[in-house]
Amino acid sequence: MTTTTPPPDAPEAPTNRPPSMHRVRDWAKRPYARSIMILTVIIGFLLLPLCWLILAAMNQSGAPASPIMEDIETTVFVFTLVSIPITAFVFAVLVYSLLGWKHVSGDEVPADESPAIRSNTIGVVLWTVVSSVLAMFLVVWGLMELASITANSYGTVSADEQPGGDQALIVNVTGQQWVWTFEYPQHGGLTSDVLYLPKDRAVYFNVTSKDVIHNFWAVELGVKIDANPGAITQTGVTPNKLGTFNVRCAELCGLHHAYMQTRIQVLEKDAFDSWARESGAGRAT
Ligand SMILES: [Cu+2]
Repeated sequence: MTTTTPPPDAPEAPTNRPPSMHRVRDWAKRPYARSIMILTVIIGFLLLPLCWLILAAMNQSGAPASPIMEDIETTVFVFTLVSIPITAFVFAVLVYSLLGWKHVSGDEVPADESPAIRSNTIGVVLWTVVSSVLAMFLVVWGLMELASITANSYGTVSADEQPGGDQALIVNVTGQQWVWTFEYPQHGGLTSDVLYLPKDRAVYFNVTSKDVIHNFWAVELGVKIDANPGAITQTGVTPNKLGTFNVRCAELCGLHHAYMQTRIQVLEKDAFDSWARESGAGRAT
């Protein structure tokens, strides 16, 4: 076996390159890399209040008023939080690219500060693992919250097997251009254009439409389901907060779609019962 000595001006053989960790360290010492890292931290901290601002915007009209809406808000909060480091890094690169580079004229050669880390094993493994872990966390979190929301909306449980001490309240919801009507079959078919609900009792909605496709959206309760003509869609919720909330249509359904809205009134159980009794009596006379 013969060995040949490379000529002195030959390119460096791969085995003679400095170890990966050294090159990552060299790269991290470059002025631009350091500036981008500092900018990432600063922008990350500036973005942090976004998590609370989004919740404040969602809570303007009194949300969360049900366990479903609590799940939705937690998910929005966690997703915003987890995406902040990556958003901050992208903005840091953008800001540095726009403002950080010194002008280099055509015949000047930019300074070569240290070897490129494009093919650096540690660098590649690090960013692949970190971004995969973040993405996997969001997938797992999303699936767990989805399961919790499904359970809390009783989507797979029939009306007579609803959880809770009381039997579930059934409300038949009908959308038509451009009003909502709520019928209470357990209270003699009483109807109302305001959605009255008792607090802390499971409510089961049978949703349909008389004309085009609408979408029944009980905003602060986190309920949103299509209202289809000729079919019944079912969902449920347990309101856990007293107050006045909003029903809107969430499917473009014609000229006055934007005005297809009404109120939800969540009452104490006794107040709900007397409303149902009085309204039912009034209707009968
Ligand atoms: Cu609509």
